[in-house]
This record gives sequence, C-alpha cells and structure tokens, in this order.
Amino acid sequence: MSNHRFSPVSEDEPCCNLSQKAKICLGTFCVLVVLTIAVMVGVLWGLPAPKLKEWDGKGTTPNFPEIVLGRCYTYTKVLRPELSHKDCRKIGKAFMDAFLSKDPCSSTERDYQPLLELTNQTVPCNKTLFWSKSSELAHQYTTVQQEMFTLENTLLGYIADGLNWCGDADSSEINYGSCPKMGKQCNDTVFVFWNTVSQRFAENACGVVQVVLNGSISNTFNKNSTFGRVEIYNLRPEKVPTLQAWVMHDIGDRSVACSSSSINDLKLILSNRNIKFTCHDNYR
Ligand code: N1C
Repeated sequence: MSNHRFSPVSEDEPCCNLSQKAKICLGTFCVLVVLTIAVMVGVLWGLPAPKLKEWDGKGTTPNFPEIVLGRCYTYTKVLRPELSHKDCRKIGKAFMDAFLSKDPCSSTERDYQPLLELTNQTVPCNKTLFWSKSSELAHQYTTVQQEMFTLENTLLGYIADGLNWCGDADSSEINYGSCPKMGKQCNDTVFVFWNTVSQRFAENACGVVQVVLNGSISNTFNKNSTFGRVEIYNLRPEKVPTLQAWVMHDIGDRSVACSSSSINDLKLILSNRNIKFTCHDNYR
C-alpha cells in the first residue's frame, strides 16, 4: 500500500499555486479579451446596412409583401372561393423568392415559374379579354360582365396589378428606395413578370377571344405593347379560331380606326397565324 496521505485543502489557499504576478497577468488578459469582443460587437452593430443600388424608377410599393398576401386572400376567399384551396403563404413566398437577392436587370422567366405554377387557373373558353391602352374601360366592362376575364381578373394579375417591386443582388432586402424604370433601363423584373404572365394568359386562351383597343390614339394597335409583342404571338390557332377587336373612341371622336393602317397590321399578323379577325368601331 502506498504511503499517500490526504491533507485537507486550506480555505485561504486556493487550488492552484499561481504567483501573484501570474494572477495579475491572467486577470489583465481576461479583461482585454472581454473588451475586444465588446468593441467588435459595437463596431459591427453600428455598421450601416449594405447600400442598395440606386435606379431611376420609383421603388417597391410600400408594404408590398402585406399587399400581395392580402390580395391573395381577398381573391381566393372572397371573390373566387372556388380557389380557396390556393396556399397564399406559399404564393407570397414564391413571389418574394422570384426577385429577392437578385439583380433586377438579370431577371428571367424562370424566376417566376414556381409562382406561375402555384397560381395556375382555368379561364373558360370564349371568356378571355385582352386590352391595350384601354385598361380602365376594359375593367369597367369586366366589372359588369363578371364572366369575362382580363389578366387582372385572374389571381396572379389581381395580386400584381399596379404594384412595383425589385430586390438587390448584394442584399436580401426589398428595395423600397428605387427600381429600374419598367422596360426602360433594362429587361427589369416587373417587365419580365408582365411578359411571362401575359404569355401564359394568351397560351391558355381558347375559343373566340376579344380585345379592347383605344381608337383615339394614333397607334391603336401598337406592335411594341404587351398585346402586340407577346399576346397575339402566343395565341394557339388550334384553340383560338377568332380574335374580335372592340375599338373604342373618346366621346365626340367619330373616326373609324378599324380601317386604319395599324389595325391592318394586326389583321395581317393574325391572318399569317391562321386566326380570323373581326373589328368593331365604337360598339356602344
Ligand atoms: O402593353 P399593353 O398595354 O398592351 O398590355 C396589356 C396587355 C393586356 O391584354 C394584359 O393581358 O398585356 C397584359 N398586361 C396586364 O394585364 C397588365 N396589368 C398591368 C400587361 N401589362 C399590364 N399592366 C401594366 O400596364 C404593366 O405595367 C404594363 O407595362 C402596362 C401595359 O399597359 P398598356 O401599354 O396599356
């Protein structure tokens, strides 16, 4: 048996036999570590958030995420309860994911695909209504004629109508300060959105489709508009036999735009695509 003896630890003598000098050094070191951490946290805390890029157009609509969610619930729970199974939280998230943390000038159709899938919706045949430079009149018409659908009478068009949005490649924040001017500075995220959803709206159309055009402007049919650039080229001739144009004029304007050269251009494009065209001036 070994000869070890346990001696009681004295109360005034702590466990380690550190010299007074070593204790002072250790204490100073600890204080320095704490101070360094505090300074670093303070500096990081006080740093300004990364600056978002500045553009020429107005920024994202204030309260964008809340508006998207609110409109989604209004549409699916109140206006069209047959769509009440749609998941508005998922739809809101897919919308944000389409543009957050991305350069608004590098937006692609692909960014919006998950959102398009979540908001798919069937418009009955013969009930599709397009418009160009005549938004107000077209929507007054669909308010009265509830079975007709413009893109804004579908879920995704209803959610996005009149809103503006963009993100930033170097930040996960919404840019409320400024966004590229739509369709002017670059193929920006809002421009790409309307092109993408307008394309789907036209591809899905079936039966006789209608368009309300503005007969009181020189380019009643404008090749550069969404209607003239995207929608007419994405109608499926095998599903859409005819396009009917309703050309509306200001009160007192008695011109007949149906015989104008711009409407002739529209007629030609459609006849090349095997779609019949009819035109009505100022139908009351
Ligand atoms: O460029 P436009 O008209 O010809 O676009 C209208 C055409 C409609 O038939 C819609 O189906 O394209 C679709 N569409 C919208 O539904 C829509 N809602 C809001 C296209 N654009 C839409 N907006 C905004 O209006 C968007 O900012 C876009 O640039 C304008 C286009 O209006 P316009 O020139 O009168």
